[in-house]
Amino acid sequence: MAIRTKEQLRDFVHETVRTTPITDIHTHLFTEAFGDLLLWGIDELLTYHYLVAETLRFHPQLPYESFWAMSKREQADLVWQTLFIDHTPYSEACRGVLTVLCKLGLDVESRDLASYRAYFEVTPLNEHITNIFRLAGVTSACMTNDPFVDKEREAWVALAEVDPRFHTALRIDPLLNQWETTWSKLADWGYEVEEALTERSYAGIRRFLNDWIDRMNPLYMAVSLPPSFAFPEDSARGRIIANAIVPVARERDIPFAMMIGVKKRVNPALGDAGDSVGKADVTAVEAICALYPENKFLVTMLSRDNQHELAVAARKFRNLLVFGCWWFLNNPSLIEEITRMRFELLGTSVIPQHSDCRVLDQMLYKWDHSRSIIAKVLTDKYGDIMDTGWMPAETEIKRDVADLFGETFWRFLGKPNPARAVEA
Ligand code: RAT
Ligand code: ZN
Repeated sequence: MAIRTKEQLRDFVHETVRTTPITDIHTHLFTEAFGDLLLWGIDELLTYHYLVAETLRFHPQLPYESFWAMSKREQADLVWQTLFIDHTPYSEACRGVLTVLCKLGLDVESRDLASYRAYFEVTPLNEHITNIFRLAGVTSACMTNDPFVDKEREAWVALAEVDPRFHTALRIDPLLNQWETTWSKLADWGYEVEEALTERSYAGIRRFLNDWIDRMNPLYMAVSLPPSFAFPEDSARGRIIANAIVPVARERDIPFAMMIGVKKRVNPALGDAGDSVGKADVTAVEAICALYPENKFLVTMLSRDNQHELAVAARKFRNLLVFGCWWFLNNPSLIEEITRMRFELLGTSVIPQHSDCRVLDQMLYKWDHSRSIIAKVLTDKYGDIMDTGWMPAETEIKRDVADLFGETFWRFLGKPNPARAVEA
């Protein structure tokens, strides 16, 4: 059926965006089998590093070490008191906690932290995972799987199978960003590598990647990169990308995801909350896409200043798929601006958002907040073409939203969306 009025359009787009199932292409969640690597519950929500950074701003006298020496519960108490009781929680990360509580049916108005804790204490985890995926309308979430984290590596060795609601992504930051210390780990694990990047070392790195790809079956390989990222480059990183990552990604037919623009530990005392952002050079993205047309690249950039150039680069290179409003960009004003610009330059050939959830329950807010902005922008875009007499059909709107929330990603991978098979 064709849409006839702007009012019908608005209602239909909002309803479609609200109900279309999502493939969440980048999270830091884990399956239950990974034990306490999967974070969930109110104390984890409150100690999310986005909120730690906000809290400590209000306590200039509190030594960082004293904060980290507190138990998780004490840290959560301090965050709650500081950001929710002593001040109004309208920052995006604070609002997120309120959205989660609201979606779980808890009494937000009561401000009763003890009752929120009581709720999570009696909730069985497996049931909770199912409930969160259902309430968030997410059919599958991609983990971030880092073989350089001891706990995770050990979990993989013992793992029988991966819960089908989760996909894997092989994350390799230390390999590319700290080769000078990482090579000896590979050597300890039996790979024939040395610090010098010789043919033997490249072969050892390729074997390492292939072994982990065999073990994890990842949808893609991923790295986060500094603003200074350049390519091609005569550096350990540049040479490993060219001689190991690119050939393995091509042979195994998986994309290489580059998350560019993070300035690591500008304040190391803050831990994960101490990373910052810097403007990077999109020339590196253009160069890698041009040099390796047979490879696929998923790219997100952290600086607002890079967004327009990155979208233009995607117009030039069909092996480049831009995704998400990452980290400091995951705020309503910036999501709206970036999504609008991307839809204008790229139509539906973009992945507008990923959640980056570190805590399971965050899926409820990250997607809820993004869905309403995406719906608003789409309504405007369809409205503009309706003014020419092009009346979008309901089936066309459903198709477009399904593309934005997963099908574009799965087509880029060259794999069927497993959730579709379940529906059919
Ligand atoms: O957004 C975040 O939680 C960051 O700390 C990072 O994990 C970032 O998303 C990344 O994947 O490096
Ligand atoms: Zn992330």
